[in-house]
Amino acid sequence: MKHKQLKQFPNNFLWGASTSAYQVEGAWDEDGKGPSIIDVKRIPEGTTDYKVASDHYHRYKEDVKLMAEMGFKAYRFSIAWTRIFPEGTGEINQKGIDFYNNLINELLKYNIEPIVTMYHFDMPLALDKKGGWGNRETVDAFETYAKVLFENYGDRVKYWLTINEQNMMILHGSAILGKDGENMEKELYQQNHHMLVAQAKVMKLCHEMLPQAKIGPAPNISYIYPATSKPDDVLAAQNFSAIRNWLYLDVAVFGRYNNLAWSFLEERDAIPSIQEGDMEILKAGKPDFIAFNYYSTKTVEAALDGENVKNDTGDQELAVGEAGVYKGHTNPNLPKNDFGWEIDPVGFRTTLREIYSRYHLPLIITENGLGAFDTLEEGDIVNDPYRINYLRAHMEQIQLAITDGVDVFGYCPWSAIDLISTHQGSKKRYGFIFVNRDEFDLKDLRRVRKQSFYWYQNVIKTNGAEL
Ligand code: BGP
Repeated sequence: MKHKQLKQFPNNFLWGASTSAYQVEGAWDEDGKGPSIIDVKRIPEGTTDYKVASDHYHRYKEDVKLMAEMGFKAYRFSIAWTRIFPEGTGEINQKGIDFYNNLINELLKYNIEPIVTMYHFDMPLALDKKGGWGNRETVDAFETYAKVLFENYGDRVKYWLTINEQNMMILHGSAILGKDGENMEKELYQQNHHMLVAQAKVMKLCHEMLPQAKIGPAPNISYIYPATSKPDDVLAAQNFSAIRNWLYLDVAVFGRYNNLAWSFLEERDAIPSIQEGDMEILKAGKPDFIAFNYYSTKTVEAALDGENVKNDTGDQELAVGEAGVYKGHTNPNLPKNDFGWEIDPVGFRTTLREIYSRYHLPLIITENGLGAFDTLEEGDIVNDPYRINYLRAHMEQIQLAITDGVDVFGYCPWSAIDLISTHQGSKKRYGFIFVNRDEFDLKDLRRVRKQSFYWYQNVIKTNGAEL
């Protein structure tokens, strides 16, 4: 649909950017922090670990000052569970509480709205040893952890996100480090169910304890294209969409499992065991908004029964496959970034429209961005026009979606500052702020404003009128 006149971004639009604790903070074992699964995970050869990352733990004041200089209205970050509860449960670590108190206060000093993710991949190791999300007791541990966050930060934090990209953890198995059950899928979807129950409990708790606050899920949502107009490809796209997207949002919003996803689980003998009362818990937890991460659309075709289509590299943006259900397909109409991820701004608008028409809840984008190899030039200059082009193209689509009538209240691209990527170390950069370090040489970790920093500053200043 072509609009004659575009609607403006709303006046109080939350322009900002995102990070996650383990990717940016460093200080992995300082001030009483306990180990998480990230601290013991197998690091791909040639890439750094997360021990120092961007050293944000020690430099948060400088970082927040730079965010304020860009004009941020919001900053989305995650709290490391193991800073608050080193063992995941039991003793509270006051120094961990203090760190996030200081960070939140620093943000508010500049009128930057904190948007807090409670869980971003970093399961406490102590809980993982007892089964992680596979153990029902982790649901209670998560609820206790959430309660402590609400008690300590609820007077200042108005926006809460429950679990980051639960769907990617399940689809790519990243929630189950080092486990080898008989039926991996059954185990995975049991973990999934526990996370959904935990999320619902925490959303309810949030509303009881903090009536002014808002809370929502934060999955990675992508519109799924059929590879062709062949009816079987269209069915495959619906299948993948149900398994990848709607399973998660249907439970979060409606408190019920998506029928297609459920029938997929039945086929695979992967139905989770559901305790008495669970469905009531799922129904009782209601989100106030949907936060979602978007990097690209996915394209799939029909997959024959028995065909080997899994091909999972572990990369969250490369479509996988399921025999008899769907098969990943490269979209010939889309360019790719340096890491093989397709770039599809128009698909962003499609995704925004689709989510809104299904759920009619306000939307905020909590990740979107371009991973690239940036170069620090002489005189502390980083030219990243490719990043500006990517972000601009996506912002234009948000404006079109807003004009379509979609209620979007914020945009927090990935990432505020360079940090360590999930799979490709520190060389894959996303930030508006360059961090001077290499994969294994920490150099001086100095902060350098990129070209995109100045560009985004003007976008925010003009509230998106100048993109
Ligand atoms: C999302 C994760 C982020 C971040 C981002 C970029 O899936 O929520 O934590 O890592 O993807 O991915 P990558 O670091 O693999 O480039």
